Amino acid sequence: MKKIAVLNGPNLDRLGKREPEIYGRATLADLEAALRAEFGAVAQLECFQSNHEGALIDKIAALTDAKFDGIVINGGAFTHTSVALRDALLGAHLPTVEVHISNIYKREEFRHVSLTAPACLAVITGLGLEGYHAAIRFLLKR
Ligand code: CA2
Repeated sequence: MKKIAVLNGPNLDRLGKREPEIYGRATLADLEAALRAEFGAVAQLECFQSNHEGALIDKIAALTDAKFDGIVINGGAFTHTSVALRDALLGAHLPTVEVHISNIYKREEFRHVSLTAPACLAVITGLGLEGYHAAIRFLLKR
């Protein structure tokens, strides 16, 4: 079974609890349950969320050591700010898909730049939570 990590960054633990017009009504627990329902039989999913940059970086390093096969990451606002997160992803040498629930190009200009995207195989933005499903499907097929 392939091992895929689903990483969520700052404030994504608030999914479904605020700003439903942007992020929808499903909670992070709902998302993780839906991913396990679709992929649980064919992949080992490890879901991890943190509001702390260093915790995400430590997790990414641990995934390489644990021989994971791929990463799906929504780095939240760290996407636009964190050279350290980008370096961690580059150093992991694992196929990675960046996901954004909203279409970052339809929002404020500061969200149009992703520092982490160059460390990823692909970016999915604006598909809502479906983006996570599409990213895992892609990683399992390749
Ligand atoms: O669209 C996305 O998935 C984002 O990565 C979400 C980040 C934002 O900073 C990025 O620019 C785009 C923000 C996550 C905040 O999540 C919340 C969820 C529910 C309620 C409030 C915030």
